[in-house]
Amino acid sequence: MKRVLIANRGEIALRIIRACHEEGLEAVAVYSAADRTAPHVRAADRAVAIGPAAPSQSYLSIERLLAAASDSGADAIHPGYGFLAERAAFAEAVERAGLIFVGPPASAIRAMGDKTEARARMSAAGVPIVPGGSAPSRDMAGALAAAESSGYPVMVKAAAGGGGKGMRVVTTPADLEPALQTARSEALKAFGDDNVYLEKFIERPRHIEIQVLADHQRTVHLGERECSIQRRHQKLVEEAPSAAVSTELREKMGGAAVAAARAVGYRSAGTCEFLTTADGAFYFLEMNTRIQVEHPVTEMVYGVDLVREQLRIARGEAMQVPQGKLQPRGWALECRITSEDPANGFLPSAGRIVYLRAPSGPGIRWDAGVDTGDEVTLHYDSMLAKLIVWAPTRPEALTRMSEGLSELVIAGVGTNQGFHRRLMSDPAFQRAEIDIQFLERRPDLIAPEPELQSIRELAVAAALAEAEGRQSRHAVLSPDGSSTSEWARQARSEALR
Ligand code: MV4
Repeated sequence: MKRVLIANRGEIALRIIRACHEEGLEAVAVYSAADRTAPHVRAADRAVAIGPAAPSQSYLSIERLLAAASDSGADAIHPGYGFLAERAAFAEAVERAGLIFVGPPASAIRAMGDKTEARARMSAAGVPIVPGGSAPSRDMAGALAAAESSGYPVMVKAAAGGGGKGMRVVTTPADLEPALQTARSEALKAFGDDNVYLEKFIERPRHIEIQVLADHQRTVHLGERECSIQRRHQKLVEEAPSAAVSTELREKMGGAAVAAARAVGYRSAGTCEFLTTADGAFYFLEMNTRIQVEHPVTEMVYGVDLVREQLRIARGEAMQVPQGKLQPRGWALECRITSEDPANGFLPSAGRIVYLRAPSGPGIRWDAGVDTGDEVTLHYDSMLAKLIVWAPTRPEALTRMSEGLSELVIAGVGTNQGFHRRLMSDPAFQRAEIDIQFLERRPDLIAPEPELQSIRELAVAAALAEAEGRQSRHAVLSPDGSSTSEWARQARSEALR
């Protein structure tokens, strides 16, 4: 393996390019018409144009990606996350073309992609799954009996699903038939497969996932990531470890995740998602057969470079993680910085990043896909960057993240920076009193009432900007109600000019 084509864009493409270089590998970028001058193109050793901005004709086109690999003499393809990362057919096509797929075998992707099959295989491997019937037959009597035996509320899920599409909560028998029907038609539309199944609905769980890594000999786990801070199935903040996981629970969940990976012949980096409850129970949900967005928090607390390990394993080498027990050290947090402004209903915003200042300092990591001067379009995911911090303890990590968020300046597009700042100083979050519904209960964190004080400071800043004949920098001047007001900083810096 000498030259790796990265079938992706943005921050993950850059992350993989760095790992390739450290492994002594050349990196080939691919780019759509919208990404001609994107950072991942500038960082790679070569770059190949693969088509127009529309993902279906560029980053999702197996044909064009294989042609790019052939044209550039690449001998391996890393899919990153999203796009084609979890398409078994892509992994197969890569191997059929005589190239190395930097990821799991196609058979493992396929086994985990069908949720009912995964459920059955996990159950057989001794991995705890959510109680409930298996795939309900199309007769209502069977479905009603399955729901009755697990107890209401139950959840209807799409077999081909994931990410929350085609899910329904049912609280009474009378609602079961219409829910099954809606779920079936939603699943058919979203996945081209109308198979659904039932599970007991787990109330107020946390979403905790276990990182696994497997080479040709060994399968190990690298502890958990706490991913409960999400909105509409989009994660916003992740941490490692989880305040809700004891050393004992980590070993139990880790053991289950390793068993899950072994049951499907897994290789490379992968993640088992679990729901956990306050009483220490945990239930396997699904396995993500890719490197994930939030992999850096695990890297920070375990001192392991997961993308380099993926490359080593793909080359047929042994992973370099220690043979003994892997121990988490300290605390890591990640905030996903998106071009979605909570104050504007989380609508993605587009435009040129006229100024970007990244935080830096001890324990700070900035994984970004954009820089000053880059154009943010609506063609792709709205995640611009990830701010990751490490510190010895959770309170110190929270403080470090707050400071990092204060240093961060992104002007030209609206971002969710203010949301992250409010979250870091929220007492309930600081006490780690979280579950997957946390943000639903906290509209105040999503879009706060602007404080009168902030409005006065805005007026001062705006008047000063006006007097100097300049535009006010909207992204900097976003009210977030945090203790150190961005308005105050702005007014002060304007006054000192
Ligand atoms: C559940 C659940 C409660 N009970 N299953 C959502 C995405 C999909 N991967 C599984 N999901 C859920 N399955 C049972 N039996 C609640 C969710 C869920 C969820 C899970 C993880 C992270 C965020 C979530 C948000 C809403 C619902």
